Order: sequence, then structure tokens, then C-alpha cells
Amino acid sequence: IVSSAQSTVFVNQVGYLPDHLKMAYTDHAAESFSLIDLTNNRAVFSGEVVLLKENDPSSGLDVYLLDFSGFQSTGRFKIRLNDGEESVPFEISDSVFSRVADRALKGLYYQRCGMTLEEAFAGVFNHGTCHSADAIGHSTCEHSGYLNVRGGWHDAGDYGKYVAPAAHALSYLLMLAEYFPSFLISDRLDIPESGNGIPDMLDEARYELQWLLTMQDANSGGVFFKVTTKNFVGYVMPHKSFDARYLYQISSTATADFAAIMARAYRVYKDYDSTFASQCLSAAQHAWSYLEAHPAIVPDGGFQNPADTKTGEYGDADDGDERLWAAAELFEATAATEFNDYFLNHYQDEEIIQGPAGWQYVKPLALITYLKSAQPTADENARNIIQNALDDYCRNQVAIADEDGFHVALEGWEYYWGSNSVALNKALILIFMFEETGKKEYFATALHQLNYILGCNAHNMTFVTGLGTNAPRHIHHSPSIADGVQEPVPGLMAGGPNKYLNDLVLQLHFNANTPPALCYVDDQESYASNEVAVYWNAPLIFVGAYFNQGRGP
Ligand code: G3I
Ligand code: 9MR
Ligand code: ZN
Repeated sequence: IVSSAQSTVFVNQVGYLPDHLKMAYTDHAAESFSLIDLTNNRAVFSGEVVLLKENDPSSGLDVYLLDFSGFQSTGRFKIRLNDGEESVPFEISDSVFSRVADRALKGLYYQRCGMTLEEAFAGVFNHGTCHSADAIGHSTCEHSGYLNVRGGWHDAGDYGKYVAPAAHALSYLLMLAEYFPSFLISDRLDIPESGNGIPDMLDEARYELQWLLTMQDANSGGVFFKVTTKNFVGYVMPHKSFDARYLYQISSTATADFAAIMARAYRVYKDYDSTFASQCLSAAQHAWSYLEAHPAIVPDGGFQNPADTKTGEYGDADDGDERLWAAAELFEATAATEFNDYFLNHYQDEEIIQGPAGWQYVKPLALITYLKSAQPTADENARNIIQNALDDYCRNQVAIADEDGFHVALEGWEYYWGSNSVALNKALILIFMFEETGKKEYFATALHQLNYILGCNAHNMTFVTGLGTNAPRHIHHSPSIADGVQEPVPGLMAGGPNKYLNDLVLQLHFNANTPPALCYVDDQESYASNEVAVYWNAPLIFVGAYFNQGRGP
């Protein structure tokens, strides 16, 4: 069942930071291990192999720990067990995670729609201009006739563009920009805008923001849910895909997410381009006025595909968290009492935090914004309540990770579609709370989640194309399948193990008794475990960039 396991010494295949924890894992008893310096093949450190978790519920393995945190020098290494088994090579260096953040951000560039991906920037993954034709309002849509909604990123392995997941993906880039400005990835990405005086990350984010602006109904301020074909188009290059694209109904979740991200964009871009920043703020305010005029969820019950449409539905019957997020971001952008009041009246409507952020649940983004608010009128008492709730949440996540064979902060049921992003979305909250409290176990648990994504897992693979020795090769990603290039498009993270087996390939390989973390196949047909998505790359960028900056206990 364990795929691509040339070895059963599981390491972070990209590498480790010299000053922080360094752990590897194996699935069998051995007496000791050594760390081998690859420049001279000498052992530079040795330690005991310790049983960590017998019959680990998530992986089904007996997991043994190899802790070499005590070794703090840089270089290229591998691990060798006393029984002779060896890991793949890895690096120890301060900048080891810059490669992760850079590649994952460049991965978003490869998702760009509505333009040519030039060979100069895209290499063998270049392609012609795609989806430049206007979209037409679906018969159920408020907009009739054509609309220019060119640009933005393709959502995932398909070519749809969906507002709510797009806003969520952007939130992580703009949070980096706002809270960790030294983390701005500068002009090293080789994208068309590199060298324009604006950090590449903000150029890349703006490409998506510009598209989002086109999705707002000019009259009402409401925002259309998505622009897609009626059916998924299959494995065809984007510039060869000419099926008509439709604009779907205005939705209040999309509108609120749009308001939030535009208010945040105003704050981030005002120092770079004040005209663009003001445009974002007006768009956010217009969207808010739509929400005020429509206090109940739109459409009724949340967006659903019309009968003739099969593309992503992103079902969400609760727009309370999205509205709260919009209020928090607008308060931070404008200082207006109205938004502060809205936030304070609603943040306790339900349990303060129910899980990590995701496309469906954006409340943690609202909480973090309010917690870190620079507005003097932000309510201290509310901030204490939020801080305590997030602290409790993080303490729970540490407990979950401590029980897991690979220190993954996922309970069994959380290995659902996109589980890799769930682990990283938790890491993001742990990172913020480490910054707030200085609790070193939050930092460590966040780092464990990145280690898991990069090779400390039962599959002995990184889940990111082009990173590490064993990376996914058959992602569910139309360009990667249709381009005739053997390698997949690099820098894209697979959704990961999915115990609910929502596709036929997973159902063929696994069953209800399979340990949840094993329910993953590197097969192009397994869209429920091996597709990629922009909002899964986003937390990888955030977490990778964070750990690249020398912060820590
Ligand atoms: O949150 C619940 C959890 O409480 C429950 O215990 C668990 C098990 O039932 O399910 C969790 O919900 C899952 C949800 O994703 C969470 O985000 C659903 O089961 C699962 O079916 C749902 O999958 C979504 C999938 O579309 C199918 O609708 C993915 O999140 C979403 O990322 C994915 O998005 C697709 C687009 O539709 C089309 N484009 C590609 C994109 C990526 O695959
Ligand atoms: O390619 C589609 C992918 O983006 C979606 O996440 C997935 C689930 O909605 O569906 C994929 O399309 C499949 C379709 O649902 C069923 N026929 C096979 C398609 C894969 O080529
Ligand atoms: Zn396109």
C-alpha cells in the first residue's frame, strides 16, 4: 500500500533548519542511526531509534523516531540505520524552505488564465493565451449577456475560476505581506513582472485580484459565484479549450469573501499603488452595501449548481463567517465603528473557533485580523476572548500531533478531500499563536506539519511536484496531463490522503479499514487525493515563507 517507498526511513526530503527540531521516522525497529555527511560519507551524528507509536492509527505503522535535533551544522546529509537502510538525501540550512515558498508561489503563476505563459518564464510548461473570450451570464444569473472576466488563476486541475476559494488563497499571501513584511518574496521568481519594483508575491496576488474585481456586479455590488464551463472539459490544454464559459449567480458568501480580500488588498497595496488600493477599497465597500441590503444568505440555502452544470459547487450554506471576515477586514481598513460593531455583535454567535480556515470556513481569518488589529478602538476584552480561544485550539492541536506517529495534527476524520491543506491551515494558526504567546510547542507543531508534507509520512514522499526525491508525478491537473511533457508542472501541492474515498481510483485501492493517512494514490484519475488547487498552495507558501525567516523560540 505504501507508495513510492524505496526506503522506509522517512525524512523531510527538502530539509531542516539548523537551529530547530530535526526528526525522521522509520517503520521498523533498529538499534541506532547515524547522520551521514554526503561530502565525505562520514557519520557526523548518531542516536537511538525510539519506538514512538505502536500501530499508529493514522498510518497503521509502528512508527519509530530518529531525533537529530542536537546536530546543528549545515550541509547535505542522509540518514543510515544500523541495519544499513538509508534515507534519501536532504539539506540542513537556514534557507532550506525558501525553495518551498518560491516554488509554490511560482506554481500560482503556472495557473494564470487569460494570458500567454511565455517560454522565458514558463520554460517547457509554456502555452498560448487561454480563455480570453467573454463569459456569458447563465440563464439563472442576474447578469444577462457577455462580461469580460479575463485573468486570474485556474482554480485547480480544472479551468474554472471560483470567487470564494480565490479570496481564501489570496488571504494567505496578503497576510504574509501585512504581518511578516520581511517575508515578501522579492524579485526572484522569474515572472513577467519581476523587476518592476514591487515584490513578486504582490505582483502574483494582484493578477488574481484584478480578475476578482471583474466578478463584481457593477450595479448591485454583489459578486458572481464563479465562471466556468457547464461541464469539466477533460484533459486538454487551456489554450485549446474553447467551450463556452458561464457566469453564475451572485452569492453572499462570494460577496463577503470579496469584500474581505479587497479591504485587505487596500491595506497591502496602498504603499505601492494608491490608485489600485483605492479601487479595491471602493469595491469592498460596494460589496458590503450589497450584504447590508441582503441580510439573509444569497441565494437561498447557498449557491447550488443549476441542473445543467456540473463544475465545482463549493457548497456552503452558512455565510455568517464570511460576513464576519468582511467586517473585520473593513474595520481594519477604515476604522469605521459600523464594522467594529458588526464584528463585536457576531463573533460569538457560535463557538469561537471550530477548525482551521478553509474555503468554506473563513472565521479564523477574521479572528486573526481582529486579534492583530492596529485600530485603537478594537475591543480589548474581545481580543482577550479570541486570544484564549485560539490558545485553547492550539493546545488541542499540539495534543493531537503528540499522539500521532508522524506528529501530524490531524484526527482520523480530518483526512478528507484536501487534507494536506488542513494540516497546513492548522500550522498557520499555530504560527500566529506562537508569535503571540512564544509557546515553543506551537512553533514545533507547525514545523511538524511542513515536515509531513515534505516527506515525513508513510508514503515517503513530498506531496509537492518538483520538490524532493519522491514527488507526485501524476497529479490531476489538466495542463500536466495534456502538455506532452513528462514532468508535471512544478510547485503544486496534491490534496493528499482522503479516507472518504471520493473517487473510483481510491475506491479501487482502499476500503473503510484502510488507515486514513494511507488513502492517497499518485494517479492522475484520483482527483479526490491527487488534484491540486490554488488555495492548497497558499498555506504552503505561507508556512514555507514563515520558516524561512529565522524566527523561532
Ligand atoms: O468538513 C467536512 C467534515 O466536517 C466531515 O467530517 C468530512 C467527512 O464527511 O467532510 C468535510 O467536508 C468535505 C469538504 O470538502 C471540506 O472542505 C467534504 O466531505 C468533501 O466532499 C469536500 O470536497 C470538496 C470537493 O471539491 C468536492 O466538493 C473539496 O473541499 C474542494 O476542494 C473540491 O474542490 C474542487 C472543485 O469542486 C472543482 N475544482 C477542483 C477542486 C479541487 O479538487
Ligand atoms: O477534473 C475534475 C476535478 O477538477 C474535480 O475536482 C472533480 C470532482 O468534482 O471532477 C473532475 O472531473 C471528473 C468528473 O467529475 C467526472 N468525470 C471524470 C472527470 C475527471 O476527468
Ligand atoms: Zn485559462
